[in-house]
Amino acid sequence: MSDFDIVDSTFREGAQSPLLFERKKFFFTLEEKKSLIKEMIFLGIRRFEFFTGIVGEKERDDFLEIKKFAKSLSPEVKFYAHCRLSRVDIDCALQEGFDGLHLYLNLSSLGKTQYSRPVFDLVKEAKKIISSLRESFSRLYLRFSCEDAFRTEISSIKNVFDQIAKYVDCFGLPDTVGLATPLLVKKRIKWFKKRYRSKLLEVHFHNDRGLSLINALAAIDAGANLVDTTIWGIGERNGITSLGNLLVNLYLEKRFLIKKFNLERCFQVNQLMKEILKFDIPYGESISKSIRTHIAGVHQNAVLKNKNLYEGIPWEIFGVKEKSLLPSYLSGSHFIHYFLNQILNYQISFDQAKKITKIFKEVLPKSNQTPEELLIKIADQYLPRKNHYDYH
Ligand code: HCA
Ligand code: CU
Repeated sequence: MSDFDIVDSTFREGAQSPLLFERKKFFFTLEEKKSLIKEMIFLGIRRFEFFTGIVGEKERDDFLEIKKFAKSLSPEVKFYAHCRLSRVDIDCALQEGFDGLHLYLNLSSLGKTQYSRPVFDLVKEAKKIISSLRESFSRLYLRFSCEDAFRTEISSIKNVFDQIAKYVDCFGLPDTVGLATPLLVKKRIKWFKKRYRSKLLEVHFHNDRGLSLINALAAIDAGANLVDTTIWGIGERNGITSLGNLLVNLYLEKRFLIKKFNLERCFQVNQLMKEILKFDIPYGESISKSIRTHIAGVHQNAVLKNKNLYEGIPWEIFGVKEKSLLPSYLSGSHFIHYFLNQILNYQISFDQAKKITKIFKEVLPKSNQTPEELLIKIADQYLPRKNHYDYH
């Protein structure tokens, strides 16, 4: 396996997002899941985390269908089951034919209150379950993660990891409450890599402090092998690291890690989520039309001459092909000339553009029309059009 990969958790962590509830989207339909997963496979994602059927029959039926569908698109696709360390969850995942298990336990001082048994007992049970799984299924991918790993004392993590290291392929260090900082992340990962040299490490960062992206980058820098992401970063509370934002940053910082990804598909993945949720791509997402939309007159004039002046990243690479320049109260006559002539196909001189800009700016604050509608209305009074067409 390569040194680095992304694990998509849109249908597990993402399904826990309040944003979906705000949109009255209480679950993704099977067709929506299939279309999203198809786009992600085209983008190059090969690892997906799902709930098991223990959460409900729809989840199980959808998963079985999606597994068939995804593997027909790419036989390399792997599905990992989000499992409590309990026989019921594990048996359910095994029956459904997952490629691996994502097992987790909370051993932080707070987490201990979650369980009715002492830690000693939990660790003993974890070892028993995981070692017997390894014995029965020598090729099943096993990941064990210590929930809330950045608030858990290293000694507790060490205690459980040491006991099960020989049975698992991968350990997980999730920042369950989004409190970690890049410095702490690097420190813990360096410790981990030194102690468990041969083990893969998966990380998972919540965004409570707005640090989920920078923490993921710090973790990769320190040697993490797998990073959990979701489309738009949706997830419990305000989510986790966003798939698109992580790829943009790895493109800029560590391109060699993401050679296998077909970055041009990023925009389509984000757009598809927008269509499904009927909700604009959030502003915190880099890959959207807004990233190439210019409103201020100074910016509009500048990008007409050279887009790099106000666009620092080659967004075409991520599939954002069109720049969009919107006539606004802030536009100047150069831009209005360009917009009417080049985009809307009016015959217009620079003097006429000046006059129209003046009227446009005077009337716009009092008008109920959109800036485009108003501009067209004014232009139609003064100018001939070569031929009409819809510029959108
Ligand atoms: C959860 C918590 C989790 C688990 C991550 C993991 C977290 O919703 O069950 O399995 O590594 O943030 O700790 O998402
Ligand atoms: Cu989480």
